[in-house]
Amino acid sequence: MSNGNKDFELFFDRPTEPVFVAKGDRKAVFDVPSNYLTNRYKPLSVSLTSRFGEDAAERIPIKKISLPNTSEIEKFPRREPFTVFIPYHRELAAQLINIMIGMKNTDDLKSLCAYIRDRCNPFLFNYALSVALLHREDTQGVNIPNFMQSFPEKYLDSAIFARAREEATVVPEGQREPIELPRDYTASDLEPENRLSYFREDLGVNLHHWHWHLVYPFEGPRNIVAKDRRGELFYYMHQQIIARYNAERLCNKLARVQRLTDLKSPLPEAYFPKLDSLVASRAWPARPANTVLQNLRRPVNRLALDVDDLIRWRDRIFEAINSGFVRLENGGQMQLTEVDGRDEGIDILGNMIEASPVLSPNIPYYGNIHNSGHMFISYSHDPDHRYLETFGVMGDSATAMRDPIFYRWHAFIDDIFQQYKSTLPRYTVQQLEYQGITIPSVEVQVSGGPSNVLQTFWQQSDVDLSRGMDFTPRGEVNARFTHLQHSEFTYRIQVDNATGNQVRGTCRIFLAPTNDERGVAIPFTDHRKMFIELDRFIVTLDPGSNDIQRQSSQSSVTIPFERTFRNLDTSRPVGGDELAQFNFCGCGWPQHMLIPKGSPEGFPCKLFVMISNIQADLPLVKNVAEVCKDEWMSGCVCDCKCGCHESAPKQVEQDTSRQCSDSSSYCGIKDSLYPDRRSMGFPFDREPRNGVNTLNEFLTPNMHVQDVSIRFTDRTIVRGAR
Ligand code: CUO
Repeated sequence: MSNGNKDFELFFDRPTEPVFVAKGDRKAVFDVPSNYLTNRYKPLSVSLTSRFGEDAAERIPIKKISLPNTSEIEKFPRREPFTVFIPYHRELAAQLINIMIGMKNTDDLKSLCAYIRDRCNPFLFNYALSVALLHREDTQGVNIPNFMQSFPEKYLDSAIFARAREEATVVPEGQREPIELPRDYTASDLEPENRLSYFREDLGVNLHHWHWHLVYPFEGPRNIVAKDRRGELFYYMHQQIIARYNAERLCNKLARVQRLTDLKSPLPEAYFPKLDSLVASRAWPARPANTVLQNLRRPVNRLALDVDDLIRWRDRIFEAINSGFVRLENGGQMQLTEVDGRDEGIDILGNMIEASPVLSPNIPYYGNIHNSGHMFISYSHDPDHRYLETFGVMGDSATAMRDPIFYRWHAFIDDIFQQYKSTLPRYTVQQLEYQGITIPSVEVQVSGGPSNVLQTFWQQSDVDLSRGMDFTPRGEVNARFTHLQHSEFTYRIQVDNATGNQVRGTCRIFLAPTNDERGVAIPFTDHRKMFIELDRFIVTLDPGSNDIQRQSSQSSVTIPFERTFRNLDTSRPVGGDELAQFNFCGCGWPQHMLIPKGSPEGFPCKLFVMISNIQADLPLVKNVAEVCKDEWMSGCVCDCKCGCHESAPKQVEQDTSRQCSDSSSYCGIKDSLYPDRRSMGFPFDREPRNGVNTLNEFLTPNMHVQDVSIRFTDRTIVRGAR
């Protein structure tokens, strides 16, 4: 008996075990037509069906359909690592996504999946099916399993898999013990960068990054790629990663990350990932210290690029920034600046730099700088494929953040965006202030602790590996990993409203280190880039004094631990809207990494709070939604198929009941406009007005800065333990 859309979850289970083997806790077997079996299994069809059908608690009928042509996709080797950073790979993914999106109903899609799953590369299949399920209307709320569950090999020290197999094989289910993962296992303290391994190799951080790129693919059908402000969000989410990383570095007595500007000199940063691919049965390649980037000539990946290409693209992008316009392929120009008070240029630039073949205005001229940089670095150990090696961790969005070089590369990318931002008009006092609104005081409080002191420590949590360990006995087998955690805290914000009316505003909360690596105050022009967003929410202010209280766990940046590691937690909702919400979005900074680690003596930070005027905050929508449905969100105003028309723009409220709306700052909201009309990162996204050199000089009465400190205690607690 089929279980409707829930059956799709089973296609993610144990990715290389054939489709006719019992799947998931349901022990469900897909009843596939015999011609769906791969050539290896076709002659064994009868015996396989009875052998693997015996254990089945449930049979899922698969209808026979006339299958689309998937020959190109099937040619891509099954055991080859896959990455969307390689143009050829992402073309294959786009083909498969298109086919999956085009299936006329979920039964046909299920049938296609049952056919193609065992014929195509499992990474490619997982990626394409995830994108398709996220974007088809009839598969909303399907539970897309956590990527780590399907491919734990991309997240965990390979040393634990043999132990996990032994545990699963020898010890009966229910009596198995978690396999403990050491906290830092990729280098020793001889390597100063190893102090940051808890951040770079954090499972939640890497899952967020993978999920972000899944939600915001740069190639595929236009209606999937062209999401509201996706180019700007590419800039902002990665800018915030760099700001967070820099804060962590300062906590660990390391200087801020250096941009990777010299593309022809040796790279001092090494990375030895200690990951093995279970699917490819190969170790992920390492990059020794002082590797030099070289021209790529890898026919096997259809890659032929010169380091000089990167340099040419960089120079052309700077030329566009400095001239204020982009050259189009047809010889025309596109303004690269603020339009009607909205920074449209950053969105164009984001799509140019990433670069999206669907949205970039002129790929032949501006190239593919960001993705190619990932490629150059990830193939630097074997640029011409002479050793038959595949890409390193920088080549995959699931693993890239593990490598110290990721941050150097993205600091370089961010600097290009910052160069553009420095061309924009400065915010005037009028744009920043909110007449009649002042903030006399701000306080943060950990329950039972001193005021304005945040607390961090280590925590141990378990994740189940069994769904990603193919051909091993069934049943849960857990890895126990150690991650940073903080005590929950409450913001108390006093706001005076002298307007005489009830008004609304957006409360924006940011945090930045007080001092730089030398221990001295930071000029505002640099400080503004170091502020990490902690929260953003709408407040209603009565006339007079208002006392706003907000929990750290409500952050608009993060998702709770249970969602980051969803499916692995028994407390997930059983159905309805709550499940849809829970299921959709693994995108969101992990709550356990909301604040930096701090230091044992207390790491001093500036907590910044602002209430901005709601009139300039809410997104504006041209009144076309009822005519055009989804099309208006993909930038279509007047020329879309359905013939929509413009009318007076109106403000829209964030619908907090929408899926995934609780981590909108870095991830946006599914099928909706970005909920904040201001430039992302406002008010820190551009250079300050003349005469402002320090944070204090920047402040208007509707802002407040509070000194806080983050105190780290070197103790480890086990999740759930008291
Ligand atoms: Cu997210 Cu370079 O974009 O990794």
